[in-house]
Order: sequence, then structure tokens, then C-alpha cells
Amino acid sequence: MRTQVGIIGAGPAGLMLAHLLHLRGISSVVLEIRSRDYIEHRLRAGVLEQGAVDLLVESGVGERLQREGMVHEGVNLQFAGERHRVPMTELTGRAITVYGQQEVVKDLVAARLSAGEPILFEVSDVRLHGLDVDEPVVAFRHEGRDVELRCDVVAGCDGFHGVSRSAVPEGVLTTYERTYPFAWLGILAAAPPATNELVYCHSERGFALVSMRTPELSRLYLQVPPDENVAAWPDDRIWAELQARLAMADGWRLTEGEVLEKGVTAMRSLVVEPMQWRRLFLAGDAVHIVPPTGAKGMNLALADVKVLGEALAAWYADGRDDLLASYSDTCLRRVWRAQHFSWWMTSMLHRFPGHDPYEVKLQLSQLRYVTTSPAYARSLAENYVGIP
Ligand code: FAS
Ligand code: PHB
Repeated sequence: MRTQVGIIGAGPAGLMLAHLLHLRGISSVVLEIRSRDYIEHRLRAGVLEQGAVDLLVESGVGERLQREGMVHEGVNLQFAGERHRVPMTELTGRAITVYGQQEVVKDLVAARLSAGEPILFEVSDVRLHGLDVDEPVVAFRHEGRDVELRCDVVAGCDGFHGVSRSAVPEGVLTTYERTYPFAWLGILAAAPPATNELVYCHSERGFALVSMRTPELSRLYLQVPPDENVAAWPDDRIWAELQARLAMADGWRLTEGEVLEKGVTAMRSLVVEPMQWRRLFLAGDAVHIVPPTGAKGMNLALADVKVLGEALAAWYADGRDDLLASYSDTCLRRVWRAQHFSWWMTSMLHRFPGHDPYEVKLQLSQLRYVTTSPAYARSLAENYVGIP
């Protein structure tokens, strides 16, 4: 097979890049190890920054997002039994939209296939060759056949556990990493959201997050030990713990309902630099990971490929290679801003094992400051809605 851009991975990064390239008349092939059904039902992120919404709408795949997405102009921080609203839109003029990552994936897959462009699902044994020559090759198996995809460049959009990053020779990449001494247990519940905006909650028992997917579906998270087994959390224990952590003086309670899905997500911060090597360009979780506390993961993936799409368009249209050469540096400025914000939110809101009472007092002071100082609240708001 021959194409201009070989894209590994059909997550938000790979699918959005393929779409942006198609709009510029640049051919690509998307390779995905999972089935279409699997990637369209994989429960992950839920919050789109203003910039991500604008990208989806402006590139023509935002119609259902505009119809079904829930626009939020504020976010809530809860601590010491008090709940405080940060009026994000009042402070920044921008908003977030709650719209599940799997819905973004469905919209991008539908756009790709209706344009008659290729996504090869359930590939296996993906290997990258010749990244340092003008015609790299992606070798893989598909429908029982060995295939070679010859292309001009390869986009590694295959997530943290993908193969792209490891195709870069030893000694080229530097990894910056932090793991946290806790994880998140997340549930999807058939329960109308008990609040109309998200609530990030610091409590003596640990962090809790109230989010949602639709007016009928709640998405809720609990801080748990890092190696927690989801089997240790039957539904009634989850609800009891959520109610305890989110309890307020006025007796407010979560609306409970059938737990449709539950899972444990590890918490880690990671950046690999540079995000490119010769004809390989890495994007999204393939090259950076953030703890979900800042709701940045999917948004960073989309921001990366917006830059990469524009750089490839300039290279093909005008032979310009300056934007491609600066791809990594351009993305890393936003990546490190999101890394810091995600680390800051995680450090402020979670109970760290071994935290002495002084640390907890510092957390509470910071929470009170960010919910009473317009200057500090604006800093949280502009990071949460996304830096333009
Ligand atoms: P993705 O991981 O989404 O996509 C990579 C794709 O490549 C996958 O479809 C994978 O199947 C495929 N692939 C892997 N290896 C391959 C290979 N060798 N060949 C071909 N294809 C291959 N972010 C938030 O903001 N909020 C959250 O609540 C949140 N929850 C998360 C929960 C979990 C369990 C995980 C793993 C991540 C979560 N994230 C969350 C982060 C997540 O949303 C990512 O940031 C987002 O999926 C990044 O998109 P991509 O970079 O496209 O990577
Ligand atoms: C979600 O709705 O899945 C969600 C929202 C905010 C976060 C993380 C996850 O910070």
C-alpha cells in the first residue's frame, strides 16, 4: 500500500489528524489494533476545552457535539463540607463542554468512513521501518495477510502502550515521569446527575469527582489505593463512600442508580521529548500522559494533531519544513502547561499517604484562596477551559 501519511492508532489523535489531512487533500491510512465497536465504546475522557470544541466544529465534525454536548460555564470545588463555584466563563469568556470521548471517536470514525477514507481495524504486529529515510514503511498483519504501507511520514498516535515511541533509537528520547500514590475508581451510573456542573471534592476520606455524560447518566470517580482491585468495590460500597466524601452540612446527597461500568485508572504524569524523530511524529498519549484531574488528556491529543496537521499541510503545499521541524517545541509549550496544571489540581485535591496535618492545612488554605481570590480563580479557570 502507498499513502502520504501512515497513522498508527484510531483514538482522538489519530482520527482527528486523518480528518484534518483529508480536508487538505492529503492521503492517509489509519491502522488500529482494536475493533470499531471496541474503540467506539471505550469509556474515557469527558471534558472538551473550548479550543477542542472549536476544532471539531470548524473542521465539520461538531454537529452532534453542538446538539448533545453539555456546555458548562462553571466548575465547583468542595472542601471542609463547603462547595464553591468557580465562574469560568465570567472569568475567561470561554467554557467547557461535557461530551464523552467515545462520542468524539464515533463522530470522527463516521466522518472518515463516509468520506470513503481507510481505517484498518484489528491490525496486528505493527512495525515501523526506515523512519530515517524518505519513504518509511509500516509493516503489519491484517485479515490474515502481511502488509507493507509505504508513506512519506508516520504519525505515532497509538497511546501509551503503543509501538511508535519504541521505534525511536536508544538515546534519542528523554522521559520525564511522576507516578502518584493513588488511582481513580470510575463508574458510569444510570442516575441523573445530582449537580448541573462538575464537583471536584477534597475530603478527609479522599478525593471524589462528580461528572456526567447525559441528563440520565452520571460519571463519578473515587480516589483509591494505586493497585486497587475493582472487585473490592461492590456497588453499595461505592455509593456509600461517594456519599460520605461529598456530604454537605445542608444534607445534600448524590442520586444513586444502577452502576453500568466500573474501572480503575492509574494516575501518572509523563512527557517524552522530543515528540518527533526524522519522519516519525508522536502525538497524544503516545508521548505524554496527565493525571485526569485536570481533564487535559484528550484535549492535549487534539491540540497536538492540530499543530501536526497544519505543519504537514505547509510541507506538502509549499515545501515548507520549518513548521514540521518545530512541531515538538510548539506542542511541548502547551504540554508542559497542562502537565503543571494537572499536577497542581492533583496535589491540591487528593489525600497523599503520609501527608502530615501541615500538608492538609496547606491544601485547605490553597482551596480557600482559589475559591475566594478572583485572581487565583481566574488562573484555575483559564487553565481548565484551555489556554488559547
Ligand atoms: P488513545 O489511547 O485514545 O488512542 C490510541 C489508539 O491506538 C487506541 O485506539 C489503541 O487501541 C491504538 N493502538 C495501540 N497500540 C497500537 C498499535 N500497535 N497499532 C495500532 N493501533 C494501536 N483523559 C481525561 O481527560 N479524562 C479522563 O477521565 C480520562 N480517563 C482515562 C481512562 C483510561 C482507562 C485511560 C487509558 C485514559 C484516560 N484519559 C482520560 C486519557 C485519555 O482520554 C487520553 O488522553 C486520550 O485517549 C488520548 O488520545 P490518543 O492520544 O488518541 O490515545
Ligand atoms: C469525566 O467526565 O470523565 C471527567 C471529567 C473531569 C475530569 C476527569 C474526568 O477531570
